Amino acid sequence: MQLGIIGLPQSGKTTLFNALTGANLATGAASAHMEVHTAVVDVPDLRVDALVEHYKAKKTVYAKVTYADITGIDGKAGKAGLPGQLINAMATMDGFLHVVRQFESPVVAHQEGSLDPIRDIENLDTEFILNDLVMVERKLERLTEEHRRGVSRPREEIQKEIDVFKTLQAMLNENLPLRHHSFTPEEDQIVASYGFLSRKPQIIVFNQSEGQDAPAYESPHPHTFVIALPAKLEMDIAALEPEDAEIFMQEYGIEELAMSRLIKLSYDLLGVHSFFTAGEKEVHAWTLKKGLNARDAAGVIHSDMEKGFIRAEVISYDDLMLYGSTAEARTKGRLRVEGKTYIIEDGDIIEIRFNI
Ligand SMILES: Nc1nc2c(ncn2[C@@H]2O[C@H](COP(=O)(O)OP(=O)(O)O)[C@@H](O)[C@H]2O)c(=O)[nH]1
Ligand SMILES: [Mg+2]
Repeated sequence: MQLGIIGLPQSGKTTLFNALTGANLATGAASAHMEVHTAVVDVPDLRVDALVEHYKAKKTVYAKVTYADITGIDGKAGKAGLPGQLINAMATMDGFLHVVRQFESPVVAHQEGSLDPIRDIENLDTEFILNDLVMVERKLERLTEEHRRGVSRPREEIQKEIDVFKTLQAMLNENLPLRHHSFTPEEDQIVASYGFLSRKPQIIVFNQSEGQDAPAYESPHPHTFVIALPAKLEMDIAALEPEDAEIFMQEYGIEELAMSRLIKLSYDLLGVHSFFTAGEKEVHAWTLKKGLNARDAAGVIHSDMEKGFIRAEVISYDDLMLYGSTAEARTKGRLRVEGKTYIIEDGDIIEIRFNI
């Protein structure tokens, strides 16, 4: 799971990256070229801590999210398109954190000369839309030629693809990001390999000074989340020793760091949840797309487990905590044996039985 941190220059991308990951990259550096810095972050989960306590586990592994600080967008590429290298870097991301400047500062210049968060959001949307449009039009040209010649594969099949790309073209021409479209599984299959930028789910991060109200901006559809936070303050807190950070937070009346909320939100954005494997040796939180089954879960742990899957023993986190032990839960019928088609729920603790 990888999220790209994007936004206009000087919006606070690197500041946010440092706050999220505890990195110490230089901020305020104007870089016109593409640069990507990545770091892996634990997903905070109190259930994992409770399981470690319960099993007296020797090792703890939290679920992970990777963040990438991506430089190089300036909102000025237009029809000429973004540099290929930058597109490639962004196309591999599962989603974006789009940092939008809201903080006021006399020392940090805004390239547009004024503060206008909504304008900046639209600016980047337009950039992505134009970029996707170029790709869609190129593809349509190729498909049309293929259809005309009609030798490679059945014409209906080619026509079907043409129809899908024409739908996308019409949306983009109306200046709508592809996020607005609900793709059918068939459409999804046809466009999956394209990594369209305006299709990726995103969290709009309003980077504000302390005490500012969030701008009046409502998410236009389910694939855009919105959060407002003071990135600079959070970066400064992340740089403190844990005890000092606690004192600081108490003084400022901060109950939970926005960074933990943002990490959890990233998880929701990508439509994933956690299941656990747990024992004395290790408590491990794993990430799985919602709606996938026990055999898919086995595959996340190890491909051998997926191939040789026999069954899964499953107990929910809540039941384990309620009954105090798997033995007790078993007598209550709460430790279940499930087959490969069982749909994993958030918080399931599973043990896979498999043939090697
Ligand atoms: N006052 C204030 N300054 C900020 C805030 N976030 C970032 N900055 C400053 O804005 C400048 C650009 O930040 P940076 O993270 O490097 O932006 P990037 O170009 O998007 O990576 C730096 O001088 C930061 O210290 C904030 O929330 N408040
Ligand atoms: Mg930067």
